[in-house]
Amino acid sequence: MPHRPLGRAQSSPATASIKGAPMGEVPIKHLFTTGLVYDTFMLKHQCMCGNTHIHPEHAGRIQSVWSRLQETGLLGRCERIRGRKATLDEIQTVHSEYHTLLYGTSPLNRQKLDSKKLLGPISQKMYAVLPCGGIGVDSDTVWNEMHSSGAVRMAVGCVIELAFKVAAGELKNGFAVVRPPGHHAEESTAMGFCFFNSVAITAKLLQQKLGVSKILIVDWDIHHGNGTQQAFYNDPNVLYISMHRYDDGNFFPGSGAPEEVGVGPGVGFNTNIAWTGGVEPPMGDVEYLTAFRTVVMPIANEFSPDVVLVSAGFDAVEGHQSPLGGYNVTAKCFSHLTKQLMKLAGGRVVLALEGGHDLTAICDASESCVAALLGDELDPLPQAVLQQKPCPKAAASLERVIEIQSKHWSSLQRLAPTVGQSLMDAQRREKDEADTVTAMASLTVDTEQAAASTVSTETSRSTEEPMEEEPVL
Ligand code: Q9C
Ligand code: ZN
Repeated sequence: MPHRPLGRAQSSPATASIKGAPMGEVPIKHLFTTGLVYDTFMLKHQCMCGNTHIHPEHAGRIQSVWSRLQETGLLGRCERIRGRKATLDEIQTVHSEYHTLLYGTSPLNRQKLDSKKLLGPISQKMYAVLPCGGIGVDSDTVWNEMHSSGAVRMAVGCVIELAFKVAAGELKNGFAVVRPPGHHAEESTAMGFCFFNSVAITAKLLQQKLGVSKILIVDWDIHHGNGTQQAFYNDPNVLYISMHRYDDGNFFPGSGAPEEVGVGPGVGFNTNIAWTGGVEPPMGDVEYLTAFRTVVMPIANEFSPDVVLVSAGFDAVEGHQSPLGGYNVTAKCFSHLTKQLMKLAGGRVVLALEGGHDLTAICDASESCVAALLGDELDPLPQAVLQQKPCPKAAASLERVIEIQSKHWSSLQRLAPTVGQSLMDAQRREKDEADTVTAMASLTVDTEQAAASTVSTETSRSTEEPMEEEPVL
C-alpha cells in the first residue's frame, strides 16, 4: 500500500490547550477569531397585540443585524458559537428569586417549580393591560406569557457563552446579537424593554466561575444603564463607565448623575459621563471621541481590566428621535470606539447589543463594530471631525466628570484643560509632550554618561571607592 500522509482536513484539526478552558482543547483558528452569537429563540418575545409597529424593540432588530452580518461576509469570517438559555441560578447572581421566577418561567415549566418552591403569588402574576391590547410592565416592556421567558433567558445565555469563551482565550473577542436588551433591569425591576441584565449577569459569573479579577463595563447606549450601575455599585472589581444623555435627570431613566461614583469599597469605580443640555446641538462623533480621549480611555488604562464588556446600544446613532435618541453619532464612530477598547485587556472585548431601533443605524453600527473586532482597517475619521472642537455643553459635562473623578483617577488631572480642544490639536499636543519626554530622557542619559566617564577617569586610581551620586543638570 502506498503511504499517503493525511492532510490537515482528514486528520484532527489543529488544537491548543488553554488554561481554564472548559473543553481543554480548542481549534487554533478560534484563538484569532471574532465570535458571534445569535439564536432565533429570541424572536419569540413579541407583544400579544401582534402589532410590531407600535413596539420599537421588536424581533426584526436582531434579524436585520444578523442578515447584515451574513450579507456582508462578516459572519463567514467569524466563528458562530451556540447560545443557550441561562439557568435560573445564573440569573439570580443579579436578580431576586421572585423576579427570576416571574420572568424566567412560563406557565408550562412553572408547574414543576410551583409544588417544589411554593410560589403562590407567581401563578397570579400582575401585569398591566396595555392600550394596544397586550400585557406588560409598561408599553415599552411588553410580555408574552408563553414565549417571553425562553427568549429573555436565551439573550442572557448567549452573552454568557460568548464572554466565557473570550475570557478563557478560546476566541479573540466577540459580538452578541441579542434581544431584549438588559441594562435597565434592576434586581427586582423590569423596565425600558429590559427584564434580565445580561451584561451584569455575565460579569458576576466571570467573577464567580472563572475568577476574573477586574472587569470593565463600558455602556454607550444613549440611556443610562441604571441596572448595571446598581449591580456593581459597591464593587471595586467591576468598573462601570456609562456615556448617556442625562439632561439633568430629565432623560430616561433619570439616573446617571456624574456625582454617582459608587459606594463603600466601590467608590470611584462608577463613572457617569452625563451629557446635559438637550439636543441643541445634538452630541455627535466629536463629543463621543473626546469623551473617550479625556475620560474613558485614561480611566480604563489606569484600571487595567482583564476583560471588557460593552453594553453596545446604538440609539445614539443618527436616525433616532427623542425620547429614544436625539443624537447624531455616526455608525462608523462606534468602530473607532471599539478599536480603542481593543487596546485594553489583551483585546478581550465582548460587545452585547442593547438599545437602538432604527434598523439602518443598528445594522450599520453592528457591521462597523464587527469589522473593527476582526481587525479590519477602518475608514479614517473625516477631517471635519478631527478639526472640530466639542460643543461647549459637552466640554462642560466632561469638565464636571473630570473634576469629580480625578479624586479617584490620577491620569485625569492633566486632561482637564484639554477637553475643549479638537482631536487634531490634542493629538499634536500629545505628540509634542511625548517628544519632549524623549528629548529629556536622552539628555539625562547623555549627562549621566558624561558624568560617568568623567568620574571614571578621575577615580581610576581608586576604583574601590564608591562613586558619588552626582545630581543631573
Ligand atoms: N414614557 C433601551 O434603549 N422609554 N431602552 C420611556 C417614558 C424608555 C430604552 C418613555 C426607553 C428605554 C435599552
Ligand atoms: Zn437605550
